Amino acid sequence: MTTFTLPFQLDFDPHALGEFPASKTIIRRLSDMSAYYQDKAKVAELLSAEDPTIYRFWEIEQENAPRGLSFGVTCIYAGSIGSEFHMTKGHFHTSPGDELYITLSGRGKLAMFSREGDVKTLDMLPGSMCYIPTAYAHRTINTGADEFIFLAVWPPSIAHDYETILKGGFPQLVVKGEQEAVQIIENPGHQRV
Ligand code: M6P
Ligand code: ZN
Repeated sequence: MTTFTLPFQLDFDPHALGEFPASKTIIRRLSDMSAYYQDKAKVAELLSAEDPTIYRFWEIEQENAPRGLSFGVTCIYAGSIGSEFHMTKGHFHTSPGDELYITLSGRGKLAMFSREGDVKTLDMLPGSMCYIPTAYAHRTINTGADEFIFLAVWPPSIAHDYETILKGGFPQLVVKGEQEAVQIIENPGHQRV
């Protein structure tokens, strides 16, 4: 477990995240995410040959919960599964707690939706910061040709709900269109859960 004495400064290279002093490192491969992609034939084809890493994240959980802030860095590797770009699973927070994303490198999108039916898709580019209110499910998508890397900050009290997304998906899909254009389309399989 990484411990920090407060206050502290942390300098890190987003392109050398193996050295990031995380207390937890999580790798999500295609086999962990087969239910999340639309093109099941493509998933099966890819998995018969290899099990590509889609993304990885390094977390530092605040040990004095509910006080303080937890944070982490996520790297989504470039690529797509069929027409869908590499993306995170996405989740809701089950207890009050907003989240902040700050892009460090690459380019991507932040897909969000609320149970009340509000749907938002924001751009994430180096220098942009996105604020995610508690009520919005959130997923990040790498729409570029390079690694997409961002910093996330959240209160340590939150719990994650992955089930809702696993069952009903997001209302929007971020896909590769003609001539590599990034398109946001409606997800025909989305269900309100
Ligand atoms: C960011 C934060 C984390 C999250 C991670 C991966 O780093 O939001 O809390 O866990 O992205 O996203 P997911 O949990 O949806 O796989
Ligand atoms: Zn979150």
